Amino acid sequence: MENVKTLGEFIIDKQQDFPGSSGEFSKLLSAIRLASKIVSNKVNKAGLLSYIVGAAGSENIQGEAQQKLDVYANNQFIKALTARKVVCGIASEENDEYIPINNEGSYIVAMDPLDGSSNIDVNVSIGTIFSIYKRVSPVGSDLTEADFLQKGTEQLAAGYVIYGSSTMLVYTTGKGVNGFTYDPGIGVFVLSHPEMKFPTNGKIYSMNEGNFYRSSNGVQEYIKYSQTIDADTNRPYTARYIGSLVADFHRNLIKGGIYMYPSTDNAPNGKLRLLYECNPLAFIAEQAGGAASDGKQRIMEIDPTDLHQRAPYFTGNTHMVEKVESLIASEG
Ligand code: AHM
Ligand code: MG
Repeated sequence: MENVKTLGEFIIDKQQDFPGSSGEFSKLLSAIRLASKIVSNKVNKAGLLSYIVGAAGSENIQGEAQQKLDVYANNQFIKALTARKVVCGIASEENDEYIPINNEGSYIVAMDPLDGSSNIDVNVSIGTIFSIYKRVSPVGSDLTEADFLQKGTEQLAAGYVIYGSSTMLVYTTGKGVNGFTYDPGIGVFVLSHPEMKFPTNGKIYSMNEGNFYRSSNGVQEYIKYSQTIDADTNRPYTARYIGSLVADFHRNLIKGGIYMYPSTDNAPNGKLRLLYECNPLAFIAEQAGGAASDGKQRIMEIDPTDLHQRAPYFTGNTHMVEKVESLIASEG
């Protein structure tokens, strides 16, 4: 094949950008690549295999029913990350407590192994989200919760896999964002979207508008602003909401837009989890020239106090995030 750069080659090329350049970080990324392929293969068969579709009969810490594919994806990522021996611990949206792996490892992984899993049974895109940190405790010692409760600004890398009309892996190590599309024929991810950036003029807004009256005045004002006709500012914007964070984020990254899951009167911290969803996508958004906020402050500067904590979330084109922030700031 001509002019094809695989993810494997890309990781090797970029190894000098990785901390220490010991190759450990590359091993970690290749573990994620492997687990993504395994999960992608299973997701693509979800409609055929009735035994993998539907509820697993268990609940995660948020009291949500776990889907069988959630459990499968969680196990695959944990297995792949454990095998490479460079990860000391994993925090997963699907596990109540963090999982200590190997005290000799240097890296922490926080992940949502299968986000948007309520969409599995209806053939809609779902995703995996991951975030990588260096541990703060000394290598060789037992892990502590502080290893996981780091600000998003401390992330070394973050990414997502979207299982859509094709499977894509998009990630950043803090030097821009690159996207790789999976070619199932040859079993490799190929660089298809180098140096991804939000287009300058976003005009898509993505929110569950069923929550309109549960949202604060500032958010309601932003929705009305998005719907107002004004040729100079390219309004009205277009509403698009899949209800699958990775898919909504990915579309907005490519086409320009804002994703919002605000606080509501029945969920003051919104729905999304800071460690597994908000921070990794915030890192990607910023690296792609966009922004991510909880409505008042930069998401990546929030000091986490709990593994599973939630945060209101606004991410996408900077001008759109800033506008909603300004309307929230002027709430009465
Ligand atoms: P999950 O982690 O349980 O799958 O929940 C997260 C999902 C996001 O993918 C999506 O953006 C959001 O929940 C949709 O929530 P809602 O149905 O309230 O709009
Ligand atoms: Mg999730």
